[in-house]
Amino acid sequence: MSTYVMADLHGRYTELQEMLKKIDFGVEDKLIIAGDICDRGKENYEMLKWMESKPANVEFIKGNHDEEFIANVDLLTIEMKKNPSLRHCYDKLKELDEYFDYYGTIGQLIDGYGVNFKQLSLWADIMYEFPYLKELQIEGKDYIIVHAGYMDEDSLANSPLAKNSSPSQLKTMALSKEVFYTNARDAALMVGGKRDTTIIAGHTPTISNSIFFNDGKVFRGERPEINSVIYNIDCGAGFLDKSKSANMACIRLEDEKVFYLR
Ligand SMILES: [Mn+2]
Repeated sequence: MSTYVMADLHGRYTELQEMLKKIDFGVEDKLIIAGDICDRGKENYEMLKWMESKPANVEFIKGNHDEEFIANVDLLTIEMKKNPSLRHCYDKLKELDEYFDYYGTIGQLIDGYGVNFKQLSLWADIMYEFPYLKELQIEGKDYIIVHAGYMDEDSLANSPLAKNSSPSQLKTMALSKEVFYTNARDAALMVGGKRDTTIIAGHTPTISNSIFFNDGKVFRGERPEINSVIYNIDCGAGFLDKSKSANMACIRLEDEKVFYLR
């Protein structure tokens, strides 16, 4: 039995299935999806149907794109109370706010797949229940699986940032934990982490210009002050058709071996 983690699937359903074949994913194994199942890729419908089917041995963690999906459906819910036409409400929201359904996923679901409001609401309700993180122990090692990054008072207080911040400033920063879990970028390594724990996160593709750049390979960083290791496993699956170095990765926690799609 093995425990695998993937993140940032971004509508790449076919590639996800290829990866499951590659790792020979079986009934005894467990897979944790660390957020962002939709947007960017074309197979959002297939991905959402897969999520809805509650695949055995698969757990989902909340990412910022999952939160955006929920927020978009919330907006539609409000509009639908005034006018029951999904098409009308969608177009109205799109006209009011260019960031509504920014990636066009909901539009694609409605136009290309005839998805109705009930179906959208059901998917949003399922995503709403995703936890922000999962803590687990494998072979005596502590892990936290989270979409973008993990931080706590200890990881902040022992960061270089703490030298220039008062205790009350640090306390205020620690209040925005949920935002950090789903949206942290470079801060995930600079002030994030957890003492004596390995963090597995995604969110910032390792093909983009950031602290995590690793040319489409998994990035591994350390916070020695708190004995924390941070993996970024988002190798840019959302950009598979745009970037040659983009990849899809899957890490097996028992030996921290990484599998790549290509
Ligand atoms: Mn993300």
